[in-house]
Amino acid sequence: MNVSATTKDGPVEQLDVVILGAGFAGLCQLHKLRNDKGLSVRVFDKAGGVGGTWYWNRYPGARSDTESFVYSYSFDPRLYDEWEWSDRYPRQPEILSYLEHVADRYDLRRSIRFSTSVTQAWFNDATNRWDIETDTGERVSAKWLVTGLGLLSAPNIPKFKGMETFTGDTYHTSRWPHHEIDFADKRVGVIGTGSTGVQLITELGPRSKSLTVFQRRPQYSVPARHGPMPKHEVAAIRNDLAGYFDSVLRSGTCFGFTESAVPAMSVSAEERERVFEENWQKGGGFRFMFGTFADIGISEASNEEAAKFVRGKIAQIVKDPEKARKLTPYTLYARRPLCDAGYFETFNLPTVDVIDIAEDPMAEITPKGIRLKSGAEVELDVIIFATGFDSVTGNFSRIDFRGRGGQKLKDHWAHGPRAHFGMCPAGFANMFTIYGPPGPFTNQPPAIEWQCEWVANTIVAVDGMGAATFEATPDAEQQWLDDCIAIADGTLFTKIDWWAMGTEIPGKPRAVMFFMGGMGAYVQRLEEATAAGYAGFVISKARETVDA
Ligand code: FAD
Ligand code: NA7
Repeated sequence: MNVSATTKDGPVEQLDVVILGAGFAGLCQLHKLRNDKGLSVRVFDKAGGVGGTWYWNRYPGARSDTESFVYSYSFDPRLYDEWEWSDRYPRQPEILSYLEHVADRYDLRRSIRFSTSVTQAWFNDATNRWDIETDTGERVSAKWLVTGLGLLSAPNIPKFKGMETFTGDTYHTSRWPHHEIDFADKRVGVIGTGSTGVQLITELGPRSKSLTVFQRRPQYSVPARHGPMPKHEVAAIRNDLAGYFDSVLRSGTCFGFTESAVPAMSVSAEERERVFEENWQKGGGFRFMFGTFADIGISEASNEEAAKFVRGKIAQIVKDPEKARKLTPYTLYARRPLCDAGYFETFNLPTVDVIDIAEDPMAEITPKGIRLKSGAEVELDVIIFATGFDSVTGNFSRIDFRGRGGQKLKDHWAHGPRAHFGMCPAGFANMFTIYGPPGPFTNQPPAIEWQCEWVANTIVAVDGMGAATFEATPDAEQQWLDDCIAIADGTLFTKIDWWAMGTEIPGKPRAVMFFMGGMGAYVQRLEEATAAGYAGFVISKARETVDA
């Protein structure tokens, strides 16, 4: 242990870098900084193992809705060659095994403290280092702080009246127990129909005695089309791994399919129908939204055409007209696009029902179940909260981050998160937030990996200059936020309430939290800023600015 500072409480370990989180981001960043660059690194994760999202979300049906060949790291061709995904859309246990394999293959675990939450991280103006404390009382000092805290990680459990009186079992999908639960003789209630609820309901419908869905807003969802990965597709990627991932990074969403450049209303109604049907058959939510036409997320008219197509499919699939009515979405098709393994079909089971709680709200949770405003009570043995997350900023707001002059991140982000390129909040020197806000809205692993590489190179470059600090200027941060807002306002994604707008938690500020300009544009802009000597950033020795 490298101890060069001692306080009244004892020695403090001195590290080059501290990383928060051991999911896709934390593991990749650790590998790049410790194994590739030779820095001393410590990772903390409150989880008992690696995996992040895939450690916590063990609910039945949990799986990626990105195709496996692009929901992977690409930094090592040997890793890519040796790992065989069994399915086009891998299930949670398989993704967790993959990340455990990565941790073992690159000997990462020895640098990770599990079951340890970081509670505070303060930038020390006197030392130009971060002082970090954990809930176990450990204190470390590091020149650099990198967060891999995840966007969808801190659970959102709304305060439903009477919830503590329920005598059955309750679960939140993202804090699922590590053992199998048998629902065969259980009357299950599920609150929430986001991506998680849709997966869970589809899986549990046939496996429970009865399943009642408490739905606030119906969703657009298209088939995923699960199945084994065709070997020739994987072989083609392996033959040109770098080229393939480069093209993924130059795309908008990093989902690995060709995004359409054709506006929906520029073709005939028959051609639109043909394209929608073709992509409905191919499967995948992002493919349906971004692979069919270029402007489903931009033009209300085009959006309505896609929405109408999905509504038509729901009418064909769901046999009971009353269930079909409740399940038919009426808002813009402008939340994260979902895909499923037979979600709407599940409601054809006589044991699966849906209650529209916008029509008849939940009045309270009772000892026996859920009572609606109309007075009807649904008796339940189990209530599952599929109510999502305190998204994007949730894990940040649970840690006491302080930057220069003791400024709290909570205050800096009081009106919504801000950070240059979604990675560098101004005033928080030597801090990087991997896949932080406002950053690209993509399939995450390729974007995460690209940012980790940029951070590793930046740290080495700044250290190589003998500099003490690296930080974004307030002007650059503001300009980035203004650009993010302008781009997002040109889309339909800001016209509806959903987690990316911060509206899922009462009282949270509604804010643009993503760069909707696409990953390709993001990479290009950051590459240009870097080549221009880190334009928009300040690199300093203890007191004077270094000319990069
Ligand atoms: P995470 O995996 O969320 O890891 C963050 C880690 O930080 C956690 O392990 C957490 O314990 C830790 N942490 C939090 N607070 C502290 C603290 N105070 N101290 C120490 N550690 C802390 N994305 C896609 O691109 N495609 C998909 O198909 C997809 N499917 C998803 C399905 C589900 C059910 C969910 C929930 C998310 C999905 N996502 C998907 C998003 C997913 O979160 C990312 O793809 C990716 O796993 C994020 O990795 P990460 O390392 O950035 O964050
Ligand atoms: P989401 O997408 O935020 O979904 C949460 C669901 O819970 C959604 O249907 C909400 O209704 C519902 N919800 C939330 N709060 C309440 C209250 N108070 N009452 C009733 N219903 C409520 O989270 P997920 O976990 O499904 O998915 C998040 C991301 O993780 C997803 O995009 C993937 O990337 C993985 P609403 O529909 O908003 O009316």
